[in-house]
Amino acid sequence: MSRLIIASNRLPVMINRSADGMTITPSAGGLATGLKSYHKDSNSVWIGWPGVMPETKKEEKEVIGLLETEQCLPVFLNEELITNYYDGFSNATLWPLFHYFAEFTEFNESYWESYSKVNEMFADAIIENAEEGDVVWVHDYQLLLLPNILRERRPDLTIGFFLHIPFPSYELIRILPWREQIVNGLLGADLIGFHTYDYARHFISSVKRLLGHDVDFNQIKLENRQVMIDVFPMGIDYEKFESHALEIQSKPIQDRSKEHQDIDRFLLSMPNRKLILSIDRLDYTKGIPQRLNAFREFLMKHPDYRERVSLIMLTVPSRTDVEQYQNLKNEIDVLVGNINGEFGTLNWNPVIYFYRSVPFNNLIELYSSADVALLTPLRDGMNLVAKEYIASKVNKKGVLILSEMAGASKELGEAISVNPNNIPDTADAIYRALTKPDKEMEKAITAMQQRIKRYDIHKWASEFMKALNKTIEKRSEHHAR
Ligand code: GDG
Repeated sequence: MSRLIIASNRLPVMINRSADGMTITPSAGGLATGLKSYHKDSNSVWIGWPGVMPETKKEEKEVIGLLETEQCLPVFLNEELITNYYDGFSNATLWPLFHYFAEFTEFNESYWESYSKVNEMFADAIIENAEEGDVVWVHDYQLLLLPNILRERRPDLTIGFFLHIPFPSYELIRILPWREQIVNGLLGADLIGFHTYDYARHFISSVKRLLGHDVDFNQIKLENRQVMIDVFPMGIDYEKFESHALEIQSKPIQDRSKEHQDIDRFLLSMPNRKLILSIDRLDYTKGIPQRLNAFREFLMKHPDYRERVSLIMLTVPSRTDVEQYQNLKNEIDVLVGNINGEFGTLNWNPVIYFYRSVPFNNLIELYSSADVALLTPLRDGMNLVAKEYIASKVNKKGVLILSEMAGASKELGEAISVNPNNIPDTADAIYRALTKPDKEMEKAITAMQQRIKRYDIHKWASEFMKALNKTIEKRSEHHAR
């Protein structure tokens, strides 16, 4: 029986240093949920960075011991590797380039060297633990070289790879000095999965143009094997969002959390008051300044909505060591200040801005209470927030405004779709969302709910694993010929 080895930059658990030593907290993130059944049931192991740098051998042992209880194995990264591999090549080279921010992309040899080194370190950790014929599932843009390193050293392994961010057009990839190595790194896999058909198509075109391999529909033909390319749009834990939203809705007002009561009070303090919600990591790909400008334009065009609608903007701190993120934070602070200064009154803040993360329960309360979700990324691999908002709308009253640049827009066709760079159109979309008749809302939400309930996070993981196992059968047929 082959085992599953999962590799991702971060482990599905967090290790923290406290006064009493190291502590471990499981993460409730989507990936961890989707892979839980495979990870726990089949004696599999998850390899990744535990988020902590042990200072002594004793601490290192302590971390290894804690992780063992969760079937996790650490790859320890030091300060220099975090700077060059994580902040550097991953987040200052690949992240901007793959999201079409060519002007932010840094080309730096030391970043590249560290990136290659960390990918080798992941390979060492996997190989040390892999038995003959094991299956490895590698995740995301931090580990693009890993499939091929593994292939060369351990041809017996079955290797799957899933990219969580967009794969951009060849015109972007071609500017990267290490473009051949990156594409070739991925081709070590037996199966490469993307969120959307467009990303898969871009990848295939880069393979053809950079490496000249033959492609037959979704199979890349290498000298002695084939690589399958396929589309697996990542879903959410639908049941979890739906059941929490139902529970919250059934609670009498006095039993609700303080934060939820605050939202209720805000909405009831004036007849027909509305709430627009946006949630994202503070990232330049998420189109936050454009969104604020669209909201400002909406308030200019529709003065009758002043005091009647607020935008709750939850912005989660992210990659705070990278310069562009610091600049963006300052830009957002100023924009929010300007809008509130220009339109705000003693009773009303147009933008209610949080720069922090909130506990899961508060997240669901926000989803349930918001009349409109305004999600306007300039580029986004998928955007799970859009799906979570829809799943939480158990009363079917809500409108989603979604950027056409988010992978999720391919599955959520009933949303109001906007080009986030078109500020006047986004402002109009806000007006249309706020005036949408109940019947139309219900129809749109129901259709989207049915779709994302069917293809949830569990289905996503099982479809990927099914396709990966199929490559094993294909390989044995190929060898038998
Ligand atoms: C990458 C790709 C792709 C957010 N704030 C809080 C909180 N969250 C949770 C949301 C959601 C997740 O974080 C964010 O997921 P997204 O998909 O929206 O975005 P990225 O973080 O950029 O993820 C993206 C994804 O990978 C999966 O492949 O969709 O395109 O960029 O689940 O609920 N959770 C809590 N408090 C918060 O304040 N508890």
